[in-house]
Amino acid sequence: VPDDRSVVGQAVAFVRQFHLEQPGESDPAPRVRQVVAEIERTGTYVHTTEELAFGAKLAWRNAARCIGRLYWRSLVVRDLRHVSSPDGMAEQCFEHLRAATNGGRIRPVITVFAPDRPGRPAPRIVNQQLVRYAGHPRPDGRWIGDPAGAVLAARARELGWKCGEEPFEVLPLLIQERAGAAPHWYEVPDDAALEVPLSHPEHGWFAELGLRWYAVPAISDMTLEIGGIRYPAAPFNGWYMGTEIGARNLADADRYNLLTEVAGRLGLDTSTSRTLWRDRALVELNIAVLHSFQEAGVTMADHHTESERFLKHIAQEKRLGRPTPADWSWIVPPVSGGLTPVYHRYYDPVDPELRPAFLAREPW
Ligand code: HEM
Ligand code: NRG
Repeated sequence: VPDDRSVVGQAVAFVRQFHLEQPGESDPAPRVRQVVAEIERTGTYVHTTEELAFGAKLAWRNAARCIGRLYWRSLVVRDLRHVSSPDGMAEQCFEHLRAATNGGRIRPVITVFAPDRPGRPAPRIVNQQLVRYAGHPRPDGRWIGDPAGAVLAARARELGWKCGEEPFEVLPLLIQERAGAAPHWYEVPDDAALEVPLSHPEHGWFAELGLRWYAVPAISDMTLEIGGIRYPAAPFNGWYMGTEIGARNLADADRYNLLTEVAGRLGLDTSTSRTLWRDRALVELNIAVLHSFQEAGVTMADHHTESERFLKHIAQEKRLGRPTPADWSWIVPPVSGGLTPVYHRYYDPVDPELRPAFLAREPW
């Protein structure tokens, strides 16, 4: 009996689950024998395209921090395991963005590049997301752009990237072939990074703030692990929930930190926290984000709708006899938590060993 943590153990468990959940529920034994023999011979094995697609969907279904899991079956899986050159990967990351953006009707997509092989790790995408904004600290302690994009901006500049000084400047894509190697870098083409200018349905001055955000959140720094095989370059995206931008990216003190400015424009009394000026500014900011994406025809969910969908997902999984592990502190939205039904309940426990999974990537 193989050790459950070994590649063989993980592979056998995954192949069994794959066969169990396929319509018709075929016999896994022949494929199990084939995979075990392949691992004994080569130290690894190659997923079929169907196994890869199912494994990626399962990793989403298993993502305990994700509120968006109702649509896990509809994930579009781009099998690009044969692509392992930085040039090819960059081109396909941009194709990913175009396919996911889909003119504004955003589609959940994952692109799976070459896996790690024994003694031969695959290239990695250095960026946290395919599209994100640069940040630069100023001598006076204030920031230009997104402080969350400062490390990558500095790294890109060292490599020769010429940046402007605008607050919403898309970072180049950095791809690293092996540990210690200098990353290759690529400017993201304009037609691959759709952006939405932000305005408010009632306050005309809001548009003058010059705020914007990109349409597609595409996480590119997590390893997809399926049946003991690690795919370190497997960027994935869904659509945004408005609060991610309005209540965190634009509002957090260590991000764009815009609440004081918005409150000032709203004419609020900011002399004491008891006026709830931060809370009021936060709501208006979130209204602007939802309104602007709607106006631009770009898919975005509000936190009330996405919370209801998540409870529907849990109920659906329960009918199928499956638990839905979930992390309360990540599921509950960062505004109006208690107004959403996801706040008022407990969830199935999270098992860090659950696979397939998206894993935080170990640094090179
Ligand atoms: C996390 C929403 C699609 C995998 C999250 C978070 C939100 C969210 C709000 C928490 C993020 C944060 O607080 O920073 C959604 C919505 C989707 C969607 C609205 C629309 C379809 C997807 C897809 C995948 C995915 C397609 C993978 C195939 C994950 C993972 C995390 C996460 C792995 C945790 C990230 C981490 O640990 O940093 N999602 N998601 N999600 N989502 Fe989703
Ligand atoms: N909060 C981050 C994005 C995290 C993932 N969110 C999603 N994922 N919606 C931000 O950029 O604000 N997704 O795959 O759709």
